[in-house]
Amino acid sequence: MKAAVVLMAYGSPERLADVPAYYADIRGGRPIAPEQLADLVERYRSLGIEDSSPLNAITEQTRAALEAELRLPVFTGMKHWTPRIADAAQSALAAGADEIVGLVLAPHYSALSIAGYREQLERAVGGRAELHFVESWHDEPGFVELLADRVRSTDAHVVFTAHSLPARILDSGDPYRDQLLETSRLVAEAAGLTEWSFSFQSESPTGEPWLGPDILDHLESLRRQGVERVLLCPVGFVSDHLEIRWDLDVEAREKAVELGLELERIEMPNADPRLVDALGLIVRRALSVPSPA
Ligand code: FEC
Repeated sequence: MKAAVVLMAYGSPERLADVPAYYADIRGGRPIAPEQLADLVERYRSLGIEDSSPLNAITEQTRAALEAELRLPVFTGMKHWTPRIADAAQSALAAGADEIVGLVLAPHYSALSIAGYREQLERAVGGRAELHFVESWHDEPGFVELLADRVRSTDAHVVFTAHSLPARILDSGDPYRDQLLETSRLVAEAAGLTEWSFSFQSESPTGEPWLGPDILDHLESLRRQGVERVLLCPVGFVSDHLEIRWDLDVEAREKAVELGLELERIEMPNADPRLVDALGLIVRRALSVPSPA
């Protein structure tokens, strides 16, 4: 059989002019208040995305490194921007693949996140190849070890973070929060941490309750408990992008200054060769191909 990988990520606009269409895609046709769009354009402007769009560039580096590692064709598919997941599937089929591994650059499963990637990929493949979709890889040892190395020597209180989702996911037994807490626990154990906690970030103003605590409230409560130094360790994302560079590096940092807290964050895994090795193992396992000794 001939295998290929469709490597998926959230996607990011390349230019400010793309932001309205990108936001509309995220909202899936639901209305967007003009002030929310203006606020999002401003966040992208202050990140300088017209000079470099970190998420798209890092995803391409990861794709190229994974292709070299696996010696299999790897195609990028973005959930909310181009190249679309359907384009990536089409390219894999055009390259003759009859077996496709679908792997998302987000380690934790939720019906409100990973299931959407899966639906897009399944629809595009349309039964023309055997599909092996990786639902989650939150406890992958190489990923856990990489993060553990980033926090091991700190004497700060480590706060693991991930994107929040509407709290209603818990009513249907969604594993998202449990998987995030499991990654955090595994990393903390591997690094021998005693002072750590978990909080959500990047809640959207959709008018319904989201999972908490939110990072800004959490920093306040840590300060009240006497914590003086915090190291942020995002576990629900692997790359630098808006949610890291704005929500943590700007908003959380401003809050820390206001509270008199020292705040640092780990360097994101991005296209670190150790992350690429871990992704390679996941793909080989999905294809039932033994890993090289
Ligand atoms: O750098 C970039 O340009 C893109 C950064 C980015 C990543 C990301 C990851 C996740 N999201 C998840 C859930 C939601 C839900 C909504 C939502 C809304 C936005 C908006 C922007 C955005 N997200 Fe995102 N997300 C990124 C960017 N996200 C921009 C719209 C403006 C705003 O709310 O700030 C709410 C949708 C709605 O309004 O109905 C829900 C989850 C992840 C992590 C998993 C993944 O990467 O797929 C979950 C990166």
